[in-house]
Amino acid sequence: RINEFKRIEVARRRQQTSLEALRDTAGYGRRCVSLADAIRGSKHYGIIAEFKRKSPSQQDINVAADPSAITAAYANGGAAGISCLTDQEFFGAQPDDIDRVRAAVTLPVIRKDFTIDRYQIHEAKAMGADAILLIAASLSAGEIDEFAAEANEIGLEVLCEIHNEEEAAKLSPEVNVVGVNNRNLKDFTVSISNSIQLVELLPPSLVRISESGIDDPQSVARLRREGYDGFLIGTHFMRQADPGRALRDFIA
Ligand code: IGP
Repeated sequence: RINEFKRIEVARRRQQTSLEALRDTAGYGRRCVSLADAIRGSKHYGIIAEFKRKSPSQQDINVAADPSAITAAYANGGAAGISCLTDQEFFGAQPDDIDRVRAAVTLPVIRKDFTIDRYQIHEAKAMGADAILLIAASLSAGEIDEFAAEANEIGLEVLCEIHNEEEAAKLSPEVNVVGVNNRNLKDFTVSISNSIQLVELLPPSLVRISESGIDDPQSVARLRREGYDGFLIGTHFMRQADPGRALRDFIA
């Protein structure tokens, strides 16, 4: 149902701003920073810190949060990259959140949304993002390959999210980073054992990250030993009074 909603939303935005007009925006011409390199080269566990106001599973997390202040604090705390939700309907993003994140940090930024149409890839570029998310559960192998190739062509990297063996089989050589989601999309339960079970199915050429439900440094240490290069953490940091400090606690 999210995909159906997205189709209508994207069609409406495309009517307002054509693909050609997106390509003419100032942001579109910016040179991207590599997310894969930032994770691989991180001195601090490759943490990708997420800016997220609310979610379907957690409801309100920190609805009034300031995207500039929080992501600047993430950068100072040692994050390798930033993930920023841009979905307004389900995740409560405000229209200028990603602009404010882009202005606050030089780290690679992932536009976190449900990509179902190539138009969104060009939107991400115009927003100043460095990477997009492709969710294997809601795309065919052909769509993953096609969208990832189109993203790479304009300089964006691709984080492809999987949460089971069947989805791992849909990975394309055009993908740069693979993320194993610890959240079960049916009942919203989270367990890092999902990442531990699936790690052996991940192509060695891809940068590997474990996503969701990580709220303590012990889990990060364990997943590192299993072969993960990076970690996507949102809720735990967003709930703290000082998210930058919470991140530093993970790194120390
Ligand atoms: C972050 P958490 O449990 O630390 O807030 O999880 C991230 O993994 C999660 O927001 C996420 C997500 C997604 C959000 C993973 N996959 C797909 C939107 C769409």
